[in-house]
Amino acid sequence: MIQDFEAKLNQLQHKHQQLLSRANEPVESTNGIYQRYRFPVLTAEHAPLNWRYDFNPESNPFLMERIGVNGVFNAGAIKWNNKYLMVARVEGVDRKSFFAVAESLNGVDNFKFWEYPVTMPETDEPDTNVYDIRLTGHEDGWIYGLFCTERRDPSAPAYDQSMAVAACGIARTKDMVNWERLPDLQTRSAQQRNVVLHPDFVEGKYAFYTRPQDSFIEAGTGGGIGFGLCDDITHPVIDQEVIIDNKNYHTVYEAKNGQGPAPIKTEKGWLHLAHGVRNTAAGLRYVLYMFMTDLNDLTKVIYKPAGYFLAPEGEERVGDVSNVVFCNGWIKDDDGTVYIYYASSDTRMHVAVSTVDKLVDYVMNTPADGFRSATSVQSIYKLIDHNKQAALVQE
Ligand code: M1P
Repeated sequence: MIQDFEAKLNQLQHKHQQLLSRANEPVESTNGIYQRYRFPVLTAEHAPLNWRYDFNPESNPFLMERIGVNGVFNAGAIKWNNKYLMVARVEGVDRKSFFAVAESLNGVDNFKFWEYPVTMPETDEPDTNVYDIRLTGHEDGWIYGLFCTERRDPSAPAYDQSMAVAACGIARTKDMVNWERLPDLQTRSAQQRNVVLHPDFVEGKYAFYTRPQDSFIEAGTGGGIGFGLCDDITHPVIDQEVIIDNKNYHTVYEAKNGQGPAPIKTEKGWLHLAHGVRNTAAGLRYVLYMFMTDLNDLTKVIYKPAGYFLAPEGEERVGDVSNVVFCNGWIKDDDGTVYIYYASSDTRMHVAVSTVDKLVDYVMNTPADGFRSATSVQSIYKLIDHNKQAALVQE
């Protein structure tokens, strides 16, 4: 019996080690903008075995999994002590999400979770569920994590056990281990999700990207990516939100949208990565898109390519919530490489690699949306004519 237990445990550990040490490889880029990688970088199977199994043959003679992990997705990201860190949303089989840090030396493979998941302090109003953290190394010296905290709607009747309220939870750390929880963000909107802290002070204040919404799922009359300032992050109140990037009819962000990670500063402007949602006969489809805001006026979008930047492909299209890609973490290296950590179908994490130069080129030189079929055709005509000119010059 004991021998059988030990053999099973060895096999389990061996397979886990194989997964954690598997080398990743780039897949050929088809669009020249970024390179996807062959294997997901974090999955439920990456969760440490000792979070899941009782290794004592006395108390677990069948070596059963005691605590199941359902998915690992929607991770925030940051470069920390020369390591690439993801703070992942780990979702248990009990549907509760929590945060856990995983690190890699090269950003594309061998991500390994730290020994313990994050203990996120609560406010006086305990969180039912926390998820989708955005990390910002702020000019004030703290690393902030802004995340969604979800609680049952206090006005929900007893028969309705799904009505919820989403708000923005705020915590900060200096060592990625000990987190100080601040009060939840207050805005004039009924609910908030996808709130992100800008890395610099703006007019001497903390600047937030928001996503006002009427109800838990629907952005409703709210929606769009908002922007607001607050004087004191320890009493976070935004009195005024302006929408800087709206929902738009017949686009990939017609139902709702949301800021991804904190934007990256470039010489040309702030690079933003966001998600856009549209409805289809098969349900909601989430894709990623990009835009750039002005260096001096963060509320001004100066470039915005038409359509999506990255959409679910192959196995990415299938999961707990299929046809979804979502990104709340990217890392810019000193050499300009950008690691884009995106989740597929609320199930697993992937990486796509690009550079600041490529992303700036993509955002500035991809035709903007004309919002009509005719304007899309005009863009193609323009490109054909441009190519003819180039051919003439070459002859
Ligand atoms: O299921 C897809 C995503 O749905 C929500 O995003 P949004 O608020 O933009 O609709 C979030 O619950 C997110 O975690 C999830 O990936």
